[in-house]
Amino acid sequence: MRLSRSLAWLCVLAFGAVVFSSPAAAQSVNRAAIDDLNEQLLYVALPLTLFVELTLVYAIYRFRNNDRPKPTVDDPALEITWTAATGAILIFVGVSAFFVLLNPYISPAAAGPTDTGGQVADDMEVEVLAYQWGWEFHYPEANVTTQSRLVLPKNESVTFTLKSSRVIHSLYIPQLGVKQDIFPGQTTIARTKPTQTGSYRLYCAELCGSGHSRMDATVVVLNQSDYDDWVEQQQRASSTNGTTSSGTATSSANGTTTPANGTEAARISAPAARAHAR
Ligand SMILES: [Cu+2]
Repeated sequence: MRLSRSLAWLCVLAFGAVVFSSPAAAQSVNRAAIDDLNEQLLYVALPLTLFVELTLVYAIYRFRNNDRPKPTVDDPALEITWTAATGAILIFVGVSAFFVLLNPYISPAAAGPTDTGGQVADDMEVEVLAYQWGWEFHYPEANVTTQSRLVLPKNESVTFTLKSSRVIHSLYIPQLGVKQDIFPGQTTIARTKPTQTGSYRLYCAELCGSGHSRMDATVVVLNQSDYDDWVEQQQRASSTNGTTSSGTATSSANGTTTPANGTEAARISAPAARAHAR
């Protein structure tokens, strides 16, 4: 009796924790869509879990002294009911997930007309080059290039055009709900719209060689005015170093800018050449 009472309390507590805990606000529209789906499925899964577990506990308790159990006889009505109920639940899960997949930020191909570069018209564009082993981000409109540091403005849609220098990589920003494979010789695209300022981690999510575990970067989301200041600062730093037009000036991870012909920049500004030289 004590066991079943403890279990009942545990169920009540678990239910209360789920119902009354409010998840943190999502950091992007992708993340919001994925979190909403998780929450929706949790509300369906929770009563089912409680029903199954309580039935199990009841059966264990009710028949605990039954030394000669008899096999269950055929019960077509019961079998049809549980098959149909399981089917209905699976259809619900499939349809819910399908609508999230149709979201133009989750599946950019569903976002409508794209321009020749592949990005969705009106989006800000960032060209991402994945190489062994690092990330290069080029902002064509501002003519700014950074290494290992992706800076984005809040509340603006952004399209990433993704290229790889040699092997398969995968762009993964868990907190923004972004994940897309990158193939050599192909351009793939990913989209997001950050809705919270902050600093997030970016990883490569595809085993790509011995340096794979070091292949990470920082994503910084700024207010529009701070972002504009950052772009201006990058451009000023590039022009001071006399490499504005070619776009080869390269900002290193700590935000300082070095000319492309410096030893540090030479090491990090030509990832494709470095990768192919192997
Ligand atoms: Cu990798």
